[in-house]
Amino acid sequence: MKAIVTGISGQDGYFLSQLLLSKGYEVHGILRRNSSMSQGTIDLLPLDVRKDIIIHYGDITDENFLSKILKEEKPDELYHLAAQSFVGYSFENAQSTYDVNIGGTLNVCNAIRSSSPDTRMYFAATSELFGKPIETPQNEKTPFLPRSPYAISKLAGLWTVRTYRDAYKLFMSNGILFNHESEVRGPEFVTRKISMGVARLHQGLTEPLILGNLSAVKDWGYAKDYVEGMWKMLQYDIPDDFVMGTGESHTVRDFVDEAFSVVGMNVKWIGTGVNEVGLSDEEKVLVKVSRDLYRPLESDNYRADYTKAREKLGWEPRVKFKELVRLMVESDIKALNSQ
Ligand code: NAP
Ligand code: F7E
Repeated sequence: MKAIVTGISGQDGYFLSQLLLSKGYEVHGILRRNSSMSQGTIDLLPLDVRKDIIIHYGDITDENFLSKILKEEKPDELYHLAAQSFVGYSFENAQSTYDVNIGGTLNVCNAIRSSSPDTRMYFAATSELFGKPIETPQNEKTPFLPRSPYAISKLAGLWTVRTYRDAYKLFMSNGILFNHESEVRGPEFVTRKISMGVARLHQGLTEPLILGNLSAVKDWGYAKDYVEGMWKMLQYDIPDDFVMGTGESHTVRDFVDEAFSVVGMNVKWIGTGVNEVGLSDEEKVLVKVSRDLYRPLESDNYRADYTKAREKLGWEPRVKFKELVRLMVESDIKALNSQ
């Protein structure tokens, strides 16, 4: 079996490429060239794994490049993960978010349609489509009410996939995945920002952690479990859309509390909103809030109902909240200790 992964240098690409290689796939990755020639999370893979990934340099906004690759490789599966994935940034740069996430997805769909129609495609949609959801928990029937340029771009991607699937009888599936995190999560996402900050404070550094909306409620799982779900979607008899999450809700504040508890520290919260601070037992400021880190619109109150994925795909998240926080904090402490 042969698979192409766009966005292979991101968090999910790291876990998906290892999963596919372990199943005996020939794995091809699409990577944007940059002047430092760094390869994102690919650089973090063990050498014996990295050497088996075939890299094609290119950009998903380039349809000719994608058509050429699809024509030459004719993969059995394509996992379309590449995106401008940071919601906060999408408010500042909606145009480039749309160019990559809408234009890029359209290019992938067109390349499959014209050059390799037997390829099965996974599209990385998102729980952000639900905006401020009108029901809890959320499943495949919950209305989409996007509240950020990122979410709007992913809604366009999801509907492009649905339309191509129906109009041209292509095998294209949407994964409506809730937040999934890991030890290789980008450092600007809140979970990794917290795990790295707690590791630094544990090492004796004194800078407090500065965060935005502590009350945002998300459903956080472990990325390694979710890439298994992506693969299962493409092994299923028919193309379809699936919600995947843990079914648990937590606030950003809960994540902070849990992260500090991993290193045996307690956080006492005082104040509200932008005046809230988190103090240690010795009254040292561990956490502060900055208005600048709030988003113009928040999307939260998330909790996944993943019944369909469980019943039809046999998918189940293995790692839940506490274990996720622990593994991230411990990994960042280990990384600091080895510096
Ligand atoms: P990520 O770490 O931000 O990775 C995104 C990848 O896309 C990076 O490898 C990036 O390459 C690449 N990329 C961006 N623009 C590109 C372009 N124009 N051409 C080629 N490659 C480009 O994201 P992730 O967490 O792995 O998520 C994977 C996908 O799932 C994304 O589409 C994301 O929107 C979606 N998603 C994520 C979550 C989550 O919680 N992680 C939940 C739901 C959906 P560079 O390194 O060059 O920037
Ligand atoms: O924010 C709040 C922030 O940036 C989580 C992407 O993978 O998951 C991710 O999007 C929450 C938000 O992820 C800070 O307001 C507070 O409510 O880690 P995040 P996200 O926006 O949920 C979805 C499912 C995707 O599809 C996306 O691609 O945390 N928050 N303080 C903060 N967020 C950040 N980044 N930094 C803070 O200091």
